[in-house]
Amino acid sequence: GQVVLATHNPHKVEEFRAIVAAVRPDLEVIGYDGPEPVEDGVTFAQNALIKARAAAAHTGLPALADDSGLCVDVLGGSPGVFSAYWAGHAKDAAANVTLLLDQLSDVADPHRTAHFVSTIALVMPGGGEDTVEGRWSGRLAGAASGEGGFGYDPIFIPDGQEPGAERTVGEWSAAEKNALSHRARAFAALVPLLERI
Ligand code: ITT
Repeated sequence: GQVVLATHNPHKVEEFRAIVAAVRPDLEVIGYDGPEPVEDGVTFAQNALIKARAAAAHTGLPALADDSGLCVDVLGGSPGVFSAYWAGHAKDAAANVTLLLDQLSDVADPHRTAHFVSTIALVMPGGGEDTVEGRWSGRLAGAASGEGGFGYDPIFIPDGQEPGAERTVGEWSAAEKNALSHRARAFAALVPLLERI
């Protein structure tokens, strides 16, 4: 079957294609360059549904959308749904990272905990909607490192690494990230719902 992926973020498209290929190689993921709806939801699920509904309506195909972000505990869950725009309207990842590091400059380990959230919406063109969520817990480094991934990856240190040998996701390979990430976990929860495609 075919599914349209309602995102304009090329990094997400790349990650999705790899994640889908590993789990549902028969599924054809179609890119989307149609109109971008206004993301005025206050939750990840609302924004994911807004994006997936627009793509399903525009293409007549089942549509998937990811809305995601980084939630920092000491900031009460911010930047959350504002992650892409944390430092302003430009969606400038380097500026977002710099601002966040600045806001956390007085916060020492073990208080630098955070988690990524990915919420994926599936909207069927004939009606029928679902959302699933994946989380990835870790803490934030004091400085950015690594060229891999996107967004906040250069400062995110996932839990579960060997002490003394911890790396940020910026230092991970794409394959390592796609095996464990919030996006991979959300997709795993989505797999049973994809039976109908
Ligand atoms: P679309 O709406 O077109 O999908 P977007 O990048 O604007 O693209 P979001 O509104 O969901 O998507 O914002 C997600 C932001 O959260 C993203 O720009 C990053 O700042 C952050 N983020 C999400 N997933 C991430 C990941 O895997 N690694 C690093 N940062 C991530």
